Amino acid sequence: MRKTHYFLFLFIFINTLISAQTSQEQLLINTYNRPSQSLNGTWNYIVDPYENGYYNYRRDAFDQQENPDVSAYFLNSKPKDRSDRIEYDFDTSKEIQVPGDWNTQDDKLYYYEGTVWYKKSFDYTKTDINNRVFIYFGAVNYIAEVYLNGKKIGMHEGGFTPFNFDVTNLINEKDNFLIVKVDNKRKKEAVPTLNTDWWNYGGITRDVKIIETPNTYIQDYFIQLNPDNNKQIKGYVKLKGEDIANKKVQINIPELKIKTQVTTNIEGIAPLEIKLKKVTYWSDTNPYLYNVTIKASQDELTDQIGFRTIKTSGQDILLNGENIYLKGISIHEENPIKGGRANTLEDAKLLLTWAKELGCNYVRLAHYPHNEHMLRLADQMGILVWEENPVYWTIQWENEATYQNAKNQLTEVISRDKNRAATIIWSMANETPVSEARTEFLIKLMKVAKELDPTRLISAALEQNTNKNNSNVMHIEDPFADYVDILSFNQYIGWYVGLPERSKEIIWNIKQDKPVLISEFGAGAKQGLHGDKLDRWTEEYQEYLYVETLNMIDKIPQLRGFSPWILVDFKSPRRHLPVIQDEWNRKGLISSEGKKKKAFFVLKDFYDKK
Ligand code: GCB
Repeated sequence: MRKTHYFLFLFIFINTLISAQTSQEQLLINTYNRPSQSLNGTWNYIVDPYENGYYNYRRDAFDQQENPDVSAYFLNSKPKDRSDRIEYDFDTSKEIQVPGDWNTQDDKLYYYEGTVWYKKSFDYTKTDINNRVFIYFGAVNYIAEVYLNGKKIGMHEGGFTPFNFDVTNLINEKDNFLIVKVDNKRKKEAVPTLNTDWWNYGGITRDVKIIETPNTYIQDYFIQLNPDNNKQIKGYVKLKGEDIANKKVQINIPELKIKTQVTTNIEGIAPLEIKLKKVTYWSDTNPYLYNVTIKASQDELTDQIGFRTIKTSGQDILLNGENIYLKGISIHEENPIKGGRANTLEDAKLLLTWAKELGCNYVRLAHYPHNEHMLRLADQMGILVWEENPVYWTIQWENEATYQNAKNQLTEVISRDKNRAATIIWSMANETPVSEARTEFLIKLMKVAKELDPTRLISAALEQNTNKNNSNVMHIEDPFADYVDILSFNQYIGWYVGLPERSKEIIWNIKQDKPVLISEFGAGAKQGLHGDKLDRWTEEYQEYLYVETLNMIDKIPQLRGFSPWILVDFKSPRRHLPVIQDEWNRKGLISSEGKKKKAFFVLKDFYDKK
């Protein structure tokens, strides 16, 4: 397909994808910079393991009925008189903070997986009577059924991506009540599936806000450098609303003295090509961001956008045409110090500042899309990012609904972050067992990602194989390796396979002519536990493993970076060893109390010398 058609195809494709999969509206882009009224703060909640507020006693869902019974929790019913029987009451129920997971806010919910109802009451005054009003959720884990003033406004599946609903016709000036049924039960057919190595934090885990836009508004845009011409911005702006055809759209980048006007087609889409003369390219050493303003109809939106190219050439990764080595670390979205899911700018600062201290120019955000603060901050700090879809381990490869779900989550994260310079890699999956159905599933996802975003690189954390005749010779034998731009794999020699000295014997025989990233290696260590380098769980063992692994992988000719497992200890229900683990995966270079372990300095030293 010719590149010009490519971008036109791309937005049509995005729209069809998002509206086909879920009942929410198409995702509003850059809500980060839109004026909003926050619905964060204190909400009331009801724990409902039997889903009593959702089904009647014949197990019919109330929200499928025309006149639901007063027992439906989303009605927020109140007794009409002293004889009336209503068996719930949000206003006298307990309080919880949003954003936040429920596991770390209520001891009784530490292990809970099921339904919790949330309620927030609020007033809202529109700034203009003709405007539209949206309710936007940064993320809810895992299924959200959303009701405003007793009416269902939609649902969303997937714990780590944003969604929004147009509530223009439902919102009132006074006494609105927003009710969300959140269900984090793990399911075989879900994405991720039953089995992971991280805590299944439930709840409204990211910001909730009300966004007001003019009646015709900027729903989406893609404003990035043309990967084939670094003197040109290429992309599109897309309007939605009542009057979208033949509209003038202005794109201003004052610092570059750019003022361009384009016109929308009948679908509200204005393709974009802007010539650049002199531009400071965004990079890890100079994370330069431009203010870009988009104006259309009554709407105006500003974003901070960096311009850079990212490509591969043979075995090299090229940032702005120059070789780059990715000095990375893997990160889970957790702040162990405050406990639970990370979700604020302060949390992002803590994690990314630690990564910088370690000498990183790159992070792998595992194993699902992280909150937008992380990406915005990475843009500002000059940290390159690998973003990942939660296709982890044993997904139901043959289940079409599972595929649609994975595709939808991937689409949402690409929609949100496609203008972030920091994001350079979309990862399709982590450690998925090779089979025909799985490879087909991943190839389809890869095509979706490439179609949505032709400017970034595709990868997936694969696994290595041992040579049949010589167990010391390792290679990558995975049909999906043919489809990735960067060949990445996790390897645990010295931890799950042998002891650290085993690394000395290993020979990597990687045949693929592609840049290689090692997406994980690591060892568990309890901070403060000391001993011999062969005493498992000591800082010395972890330190030893890092020394040996770094020696080993540095000899891989195609190696262009790596992201050890992991920056900080994180909660995992798979880790039961008392005193040592206590439900923490201890592979962090920093402990759950924020203390650096010895291996931190081994890696820092390696990165400082690179
Ligand atoms: C892996 C997984 C990661 C686990 C890690 C471990 O290979 O990708 O999610 O947490 O190993 O610690 O075992």
